[in-house]
Amino acid sequence: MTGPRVVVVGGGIVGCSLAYHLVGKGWDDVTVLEQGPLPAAGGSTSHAPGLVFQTNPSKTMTELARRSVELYSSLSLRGMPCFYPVGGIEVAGTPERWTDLARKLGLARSWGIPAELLSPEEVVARIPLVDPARIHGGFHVPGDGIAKAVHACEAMAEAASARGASFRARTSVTGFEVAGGAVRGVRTDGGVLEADVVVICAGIWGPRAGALAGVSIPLLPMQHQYAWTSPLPSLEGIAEEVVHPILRHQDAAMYFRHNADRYGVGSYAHRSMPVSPDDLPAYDDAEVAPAIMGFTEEDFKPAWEEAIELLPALADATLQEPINGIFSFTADGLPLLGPAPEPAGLWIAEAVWITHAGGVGRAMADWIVDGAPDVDLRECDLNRFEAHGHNPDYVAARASQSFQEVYDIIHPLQPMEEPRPLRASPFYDRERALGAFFLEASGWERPHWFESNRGLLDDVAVPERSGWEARYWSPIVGAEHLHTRTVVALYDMTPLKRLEVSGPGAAELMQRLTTSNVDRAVGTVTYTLMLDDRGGIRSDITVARLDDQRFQVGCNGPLDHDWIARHGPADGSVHVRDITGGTCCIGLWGPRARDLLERVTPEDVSNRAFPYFRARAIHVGEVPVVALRLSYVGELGWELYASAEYGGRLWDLLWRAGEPLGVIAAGRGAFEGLRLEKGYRSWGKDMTTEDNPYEAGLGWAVKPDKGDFVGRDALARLGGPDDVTRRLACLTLDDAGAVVMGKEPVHADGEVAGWVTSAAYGHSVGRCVAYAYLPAPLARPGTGVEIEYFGRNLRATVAREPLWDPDMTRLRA
Ligand code: FAD
Ligand code: THG
Repeated sequence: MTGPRVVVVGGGIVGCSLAYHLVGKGWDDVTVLEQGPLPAAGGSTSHAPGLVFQTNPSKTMTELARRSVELYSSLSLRGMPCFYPVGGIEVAGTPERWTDLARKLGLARSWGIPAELLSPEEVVARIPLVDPARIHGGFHVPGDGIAKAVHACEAMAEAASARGASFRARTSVTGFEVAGGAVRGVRTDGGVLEADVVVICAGIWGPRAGALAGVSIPLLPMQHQYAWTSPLPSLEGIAEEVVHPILRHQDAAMYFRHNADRYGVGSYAHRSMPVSPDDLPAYDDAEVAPAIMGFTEEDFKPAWEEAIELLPALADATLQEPINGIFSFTADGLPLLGPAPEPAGLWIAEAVWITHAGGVGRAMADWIVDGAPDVDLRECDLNRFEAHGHNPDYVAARASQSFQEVYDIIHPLQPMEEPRPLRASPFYDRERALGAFFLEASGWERPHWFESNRGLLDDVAVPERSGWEARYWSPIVGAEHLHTRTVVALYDMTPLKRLEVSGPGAAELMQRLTTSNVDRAVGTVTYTLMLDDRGGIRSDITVARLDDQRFQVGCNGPLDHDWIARHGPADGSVHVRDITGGTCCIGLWGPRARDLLERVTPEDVSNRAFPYFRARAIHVGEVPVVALRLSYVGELGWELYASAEYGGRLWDLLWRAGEPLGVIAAGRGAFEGLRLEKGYRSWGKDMTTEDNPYEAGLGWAVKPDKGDFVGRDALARLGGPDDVTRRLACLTLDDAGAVVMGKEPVHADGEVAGWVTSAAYGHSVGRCVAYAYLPAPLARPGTGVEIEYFGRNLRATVAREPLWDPDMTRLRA
């Protein structure tokens, strides 16, 4: 046996895939424990018809699906395939859907999934049951298909067993052995099993299994209806498992699959029907199976009528084996993967569809064995949530919402509807009074623009918009952008995640986690990167040294908190505290920022006394403030931090002093265009763990000579700044009136060369700015490319960056 002792809890598709991949990586001391029988364990996997639609707005989810197809296609069981690549078609029942399918085609192209649009007749040629009069066309992915999930489980279990893994059916995990902060084994109804690594792959039972170890697994099991039809005369004589492409009818929240002489019909077009994890029956107490509830016919009726509209051949059929099946939903519809906050050695792989389970098993195995996956899993990380994200009421509200939205057209800016408002900065009432249009992020209400600024439009020209790109947008965004460049504006930066890292070991810890020297004089601020063990970018942060043993760290989200805390020494010499909620922040930015600040503070805020990228404790009126001289918008100014209870006073002082200067409040809408004109990257969009600093154009923030840090050796193995084969490039659209939104494919020489990571209109440069990773030879200024937007190719040109103030004269003044 090689490798540590691993126990996998759950023998569904996720547990089997993980065991298969662990063994494949040489860790063969793997035991899978399953409370039910094997291979059909009775969980969600046993009841799923196995449709695999790969295309997803998330690049990560698409990649996990692509890898799953690759894996399932490579498996066979007793001569039977585990995947049938019959293709997948999504039909459009409305003009809006048809338009959106063009966008979806763009997503598929961006993420490397071959796809095409079909006319109604072309759809019927592939699925003869469809009534062409009902549809505007279809989106076709030839590589989609049907996974035989239980067969795949059995095939993977056989392969893993042949190389040492063992699978124990009828063995329930009833507890965990934990000592010294690390997992040591599991308790089962058949005794204790020692282990160094335990992975919970317990599907809808996950929250219960997690609770046994004190780990919150924020998912909600929900019912979902599925039925087979009786044999259809039009399919008589077909004996194959499946011939027709799988079919999605999004406007009716339904999907269909062919099987020999019948069809399978699935519906999300019913009320949400949550099931408490505590109410799930034990395997032997279940009427049919533990992941199946009694079929509620009433809920299925409207869906069945829709089905007959689209597939008239179903009219004479009856329903067979109809079920309310149960599977996991989460607050944002994405899986829950990664190490538990504690104990060490405990991992989670939950809320995963069959569509993604193959890729998830591989990514988890890489993560567990190598220390980092090669896919960017930030959207799926168990530790991505704010504290409220673990609250059961919150999860229930959001999971119900994401259930309703499974097949909706979702705008990238569309906020959740409830619970709102959940988190509000101390400026919230003042912002409302100014007519703020709020969107939500991480629970925070964030102004995107202020109606109070409408009058600014009398003096500036902002290009009109219509349709998709005009949603959650106002021309006022453009006016606020220009006003920030010419006068001064207040930005509510309260939601910007900030941590206090303090204690005798603080400097050493921050030094070990970052790519630049942050062990500098008190009062300095350093922009730096955190890398993972593969040299990929884990985050970009600002580190302000407020005291010898105290740093304020400006972060990108809860994952940074988890990462820093996880690397902290066990001796208690470092404290990591999230201070976001107890404090507030105003970005005071624009050429008149200093004029304004001088009116409210006795301190010398001249460039000499308070240079760029410095931190000072000052007073604004009576309010004690930590001021950081930096700006994400590329203008002169400060981030002003105060304890939250002073927030109202801070705002009023700045507002009143600024009125004669023409100060405005400005929102996140303007922020995006301003930062892109300045070339500032946004982690999670412009760079992730899949990108190294050189590719992202952030090599200047890496100081390999500073001493060892996490990711240094891996980065050195990747080569230097000149060795990269792809680079993040700044593009501007040639047509001054055109805009794109992000995630669109970029074409060069007739091929897809990359995708847009971020885009926004640059009102100061009079062009839409888009960033994209391109092959290095194409990333040179002057290269002409095309960005595909809703099926139209828009010309764009690689530009020298930054577009705005390349000499930084405004910033360093
Ligand atoms: P499961 O298959 O539920 O496996 C978890 C296992 O853990 C169970 O077997 C359980 O018995 C075991 N377990 C739990 N607790 C313990 C314990 N304490 N000790 C020991 N064992 C334990 N997905 C798709 O991609 N495409 C589809 O078309 C599709 N259609 C679906 C249709 C229906 C009706 C349903 C119900 C689901 C569908 N899904 C589909 C979703 C998919 O089935 C699930 O997301 C997936 O199977 C989950 O796999 P899993 O391994 O996480 O969970
Ligand atoms: N403010 C603070 N922390 C943050 C952000 C912020 N952390 C996360 C995220 N945003 C980090 N992103 C940036 C990006 C660019 C800059 C600041 C934060 C920036 N860069 C200068 C430049 O590129 O010219 C400084 C470089 C240097 O001289 O070190 O200002 O918004 N607190």
